[in-house]
Amino acid sequence: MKILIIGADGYLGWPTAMRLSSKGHKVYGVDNFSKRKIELENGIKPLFKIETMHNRTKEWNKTNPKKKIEFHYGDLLNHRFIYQLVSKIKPDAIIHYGEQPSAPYSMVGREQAVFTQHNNVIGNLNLIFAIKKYCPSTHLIKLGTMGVYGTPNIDIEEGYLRIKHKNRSDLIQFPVKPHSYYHLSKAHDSLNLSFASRVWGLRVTDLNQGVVYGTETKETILNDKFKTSFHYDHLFGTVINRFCLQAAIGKPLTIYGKGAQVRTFLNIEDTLNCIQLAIKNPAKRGEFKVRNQFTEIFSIEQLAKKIKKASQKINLKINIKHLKNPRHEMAKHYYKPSNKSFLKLGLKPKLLSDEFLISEIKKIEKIKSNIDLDTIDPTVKWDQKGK
Ligand code: USQ
Repeated sequence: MKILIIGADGYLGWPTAMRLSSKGHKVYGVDNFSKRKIELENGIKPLFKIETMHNRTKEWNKTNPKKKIEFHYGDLLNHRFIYQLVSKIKPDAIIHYGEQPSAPYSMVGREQAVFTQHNNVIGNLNLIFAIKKYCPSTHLIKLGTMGVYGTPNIDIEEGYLRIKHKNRSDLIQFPVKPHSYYHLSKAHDSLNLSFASRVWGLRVTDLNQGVVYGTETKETILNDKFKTSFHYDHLFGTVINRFCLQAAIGKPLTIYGKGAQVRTFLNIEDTLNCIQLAIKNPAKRGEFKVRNQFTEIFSIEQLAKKIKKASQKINLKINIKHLKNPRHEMAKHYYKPSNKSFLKLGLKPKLLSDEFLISEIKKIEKIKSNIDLDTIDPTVKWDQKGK
């Protein structure tokens, strides 16, 4: 298949590009390096040294001459760029990761909130129009987030809810209550995509993904130049990755609030497995298919305890620190989301184990000198005044 990956320079995009290429697909990558720019602006960097996209693609292509990745630098906000590319390639599938992915960044102030929504929502709209004009039967696989649903007091279904109201019944899109301006951008994307499928017959799969963790995949370990951008800082670092790093350097695990907030999680390898399953099981013309993409559910406190327990097996002394929650999220709540869709397609989850956590912590310990301690503590507050 010809597959176009937008956001191919990212934490998930680069491993996805290598995986799909190794499976024999013709892979095209696009990125505007917006995340690298935010890193520079904020003085943060991934834990491992990350090659430039051009160099790592060159290196991959050298070792895999029959499975070359073709990279194009460009921005979805420039509709001419994506029109031209899509009309030339006419991909069978497009995987769209190319959005500003950080909730805390989107909450820094007006500028960052506007950037996030403009970049994500308008970029996605330009892509929708490109597909409609040049390749309307392409399957668009769009990365969404479990955070669009918020924490409702009812079970979370996969995208839709059958409701009864005044003796009538309907299947509606599941109500959203997003956690941040970033999560809101994904909710707006979903509505735009569902409209485009309904009205123009596009084929769209929206993947509402939980919090991803893990330093590596089968391909990133093949060569130092193939590493992916593992973040631990307070902007881009996700909670398990941050806790493993904190454990490795003897810093307390930073639970925001009491830690009773519950979230969904998955290993980065399972992201790649889900993407491959989504490609193999495309939405039909006119269908807006929603799949919840996660494998496990934990409260933040449970996670901290798991990481403490695993660390103790290798004699690390771990403290847990409860910080005043910088975010606005429900401290205690009901949470029961469904993830049947991928399990039905045959996903075999790679669950969080002590062995996995220990190996992550050991890997991080080996390069502790790369860690910038000043970027760990959260500085972005959801209720900050005057920005
Ligand atoms: N948290 C802590 N301590 C920390 C960091 C986070 O207690 O040091 C808590 C947060 O309060 C939150 C939870 O952990 O309740 C998850 O936070 P996170 O930073 O790991 O994840 P989040 O900001 O929700 O965003 C991440 C990705 C985003 C993706 C989302 C999936 O950055 O791109 O969409 O996970 S989800 O959370 O399901 O919406």
